[in-house]
This record gives sequence, C-alpha cells and structure tokens, in this order.
Amino acid sequence: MTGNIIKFLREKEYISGEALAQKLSISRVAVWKQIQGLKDMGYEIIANQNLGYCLVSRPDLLIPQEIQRRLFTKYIGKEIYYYPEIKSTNIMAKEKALHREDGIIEGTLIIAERQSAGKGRLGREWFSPAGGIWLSIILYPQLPPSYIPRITLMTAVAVVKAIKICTQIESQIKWPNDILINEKKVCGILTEMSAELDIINWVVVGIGINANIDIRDFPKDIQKNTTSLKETSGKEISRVKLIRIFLQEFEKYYEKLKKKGFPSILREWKFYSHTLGKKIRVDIGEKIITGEAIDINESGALVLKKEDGELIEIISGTII
Ligand code: BT5
Repeated sequence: MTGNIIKFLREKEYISGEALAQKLSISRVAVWKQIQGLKDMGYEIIANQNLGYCLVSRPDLLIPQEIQRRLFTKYIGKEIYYYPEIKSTNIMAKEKALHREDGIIEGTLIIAERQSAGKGRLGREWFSPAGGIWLSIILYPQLPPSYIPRITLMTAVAVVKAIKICTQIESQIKWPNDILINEKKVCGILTEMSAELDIINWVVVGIGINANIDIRDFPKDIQKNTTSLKETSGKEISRVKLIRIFLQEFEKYYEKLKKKGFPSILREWKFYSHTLGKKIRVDIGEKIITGEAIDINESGALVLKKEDGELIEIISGTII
C-alpha cells in the first residue's frame, strides 16, 4: 500500500490529498495516516494547503519499494522481507526457507539495516552496523548438493561485477568467499544449505558488503584488513542502486549456472581472482596446508600444488 502512495508522490511535484485518496480508493484520513507513516520512515514530505503533498527527499534506507522500483529481475528480489534490525539475515532466511509450502518463493530476499549477531563462517562474527548491505537470498535449486561451492563462487562474480558497474571500483575474489579491494576485505559471502543425499532442500546465500561505513567505526582488530566502498571512493554510494544491480547480476549468473553449467562463470571468476598463482596457507580445519594456488576446478574446489609437487583439491577452507 505505502508502495503505491510513494509511486504517486513521485509522479508529480505536488499531489493533493483528494487525488491520492481517489487513486488509492481510500479516505483522506487514511492518506494522511500513510503520509505520517512515510515521514516516520524518514521520507521528507511537505504539505501545502493549496497544492497538496510534495515528496522532498527519500531516506537512505533499503526499503523494498525503493529496491523493487526499476529492478529488472524475473524472480530474485520479487519478494522482500525488510528489517531495521535483526540478529542475522541468514538465520531469518533459513527459518523462512523451511516454509516453501506456505508461499516462500525462490529468490526471496531478507534484508536488514543492521545485524545484532551477523555471522561469518564457522561461527565467526560479522560486524554489521548501519550503512552496510546485509542481505540473504533464498534459493530452491534443482541441483545436486555438490554445487554449493559453485553457488558461492558465482555469487562472488556477481558482487564484483555489481561493484564495478555501480561504482567503477575494481575488486578481486579471494577464494572462496571474500571480495577484496586493494588487499582489504569489503565483502563476505556465507552460503548455507539443507540437503539430502542427492537433492538440495534449500540454499541461503548471505552477502555482507561494507558500503557506507567509516573505517574507524570497525572493531580495532579487523580495521587493518578491512575496507568499505565509501572509504575507497571517498563518497557515499547508493546502496539501493548497488543492490538492484547485484540482484540482476546474481539472477543472470544463477540462470547461467543452471542452464549452461559452471565453465563460463569459472572463466570470469579466474579473471577476477586474487588467489590464483599465489603461494598460500590454507586452514582446512584439521590442519594447515601450504602450496601454490594453481587452479579452481570444475566443481569449484581450489587446486593446490604442495612443495613436494603433490596436487590436492580443497573444497572448503580459509586462506591465512
Ligand atoms: C564471511 O565469513 O566472510 C561471511 C560473511 C557473511 C556476512 C553476511 S551479512 C548477511 C548475511 N547474514 C549473516 O549473518 N551473514 C551473512 P568469514 O570468511 O568467516 O569471515 C569472517 C571474518 O571476517 C571475521 O572473523 C572477521 O575477521 C572479519 N569481519 C567481520 N566483520 C567484517 C566486516 N564487516 N568486513 C570485513 N571483515 C569482517
């Protein structure tokens, strides 16, 4: 409902309460209430006795109607759950993903202005203050569970592309789930799923992008290795625009993955890779392996050449 009133307020400089009431088929009191609601959300609306209402400015918030306006996707982001603050968009998305029978559709988005308990991999914390982009996408892919690493890599390519299109900033992918700008982390991806032997029940892809965050606001222990888009470009970026472009890129690559397979996406991944060709140390949980990152194979695993020449494939790990 509020979406419609915003649409009409945008169309003209001024629109009378009466015209709005007519267009929306509601009373003038109901129009007034909706206007108050928008003001509470941060919309600046002035009322002129003779001319009516005028939308002066929009809040810098990730309000679904703002994201969906001019969003050219078929299904990603068609349904959005928006929260000023929740613990974690991934936790919320996982709860919702269980309810496919109750109408939760593929591409449903959970988005929050802040997360009070944002999650990284392996129980790590993800710092998520206001100004960032914290969102999760629910997917129901008809793919085998072994495709999960490919979904993470594909998401990374979509993020790099979106950042480039929206801000002209070049970023790189650090295997498996980090996006870096000048060696510093600007984005992390957390892919979670529920699967049976050979079918995926649901996938939740969580994306955290440090958009308009001041570097001095990050916790001291991560400040050195962290950056934000605002920090890099020297100005605030439009989070709504970046999300829109990202969702479009995400859908494009996800469709490609399902219909054409992984090789073409992998080629792009390699182009943006920060990892390949480097001597690295990878923590795989039970031990740390050292070697040269020589390739990513067709299933998304990192191929490491150890000092003794042995090649090993690593599905999941953290480069340290
Ligand atoms: C990740 O984990 O990089 C995945 C992060 C995914 C976050 C998104 S936000 C939306 C969705 N909802 C969630 O709850 N999560 C997802 P990992 O590779 O484990 O990296 C975590 C490490 O990155 C931490 O241990 C810190 O060292 C560092 N870190 C924490 N917050 C950061 C931030 N905002 N920017 C850069 N680095 C950060």
